[in-house]
Amino acid sequence: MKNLKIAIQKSGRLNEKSVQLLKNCGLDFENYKSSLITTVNNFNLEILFLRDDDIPGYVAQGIADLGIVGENVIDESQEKVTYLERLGFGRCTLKIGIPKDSDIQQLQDLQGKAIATTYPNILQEFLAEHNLSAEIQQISGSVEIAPGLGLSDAICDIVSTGGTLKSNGLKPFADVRRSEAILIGREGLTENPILCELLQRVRSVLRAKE
Ligand code: PRT
Ligand code: ZN
Repeated sequence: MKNLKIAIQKSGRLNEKSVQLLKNCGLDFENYKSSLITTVNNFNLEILFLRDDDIPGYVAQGIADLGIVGENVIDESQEKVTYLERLGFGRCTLKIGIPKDSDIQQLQDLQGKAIATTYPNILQEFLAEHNLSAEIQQISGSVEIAPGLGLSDAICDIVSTGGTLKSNGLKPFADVRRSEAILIGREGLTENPILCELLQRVRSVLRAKE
């Protein structure tokens, strides 16, 4: 039977837990840091190591059959993929943050303000849901320094402990969406016997952790 391909993050916050989950499923593979693809020795699966941002697109296009990626990245990509299982790690919240001394007090105060983010699509959706329009400043990283530099009045970024907001003179203002790592699949894959076996193992690993 043809191997399935699963895409996981090459390095970063989800890499280690994604690798650990697959190992806990009894899969035997070398976690070579330098190679971008590895074959599982005892299961019909290949593992692709990618930037997390590329994972939803690879799965939507069927280049990978499965992927492990944050919900925030899936939503922002607007790619069409199937949610197979919520994995319970990589938990965080996409939040709007404002300067500690900001005069923004309620959501309506965001009207017409400049908000810096690497998540323009999710932010746009959130603003529309609240009938707000704001100027979305799309930047590619270090979002938390934008207000201090005078680039924006607020930010929209991932927060977990809140330490980064605080150390940049910001405070959390509103929750936009929660996120955790998700096992996704390409559409039309659900009847595949290799997937069924893998899903069964993933679920029993998750159950054992409860
Ligand atoms: O290189 P690649 O593109 O693959 O990785 P990346 O740098 O884009 O992502 P990475 O590894 O930082 O995060 C991968 C995923 O982990 C994210 O998409 C989220 O789903 C999840 N996650 C969980 C987080 C955090 N917690 C997190 N704290 N992603 C990012 N952060 C950053 C956040 O952007 C902010 O700068 O951490 C900072 C805030 O953390 P606190 O603890 O100070 O609040
Ligand atoms: Zn990324």
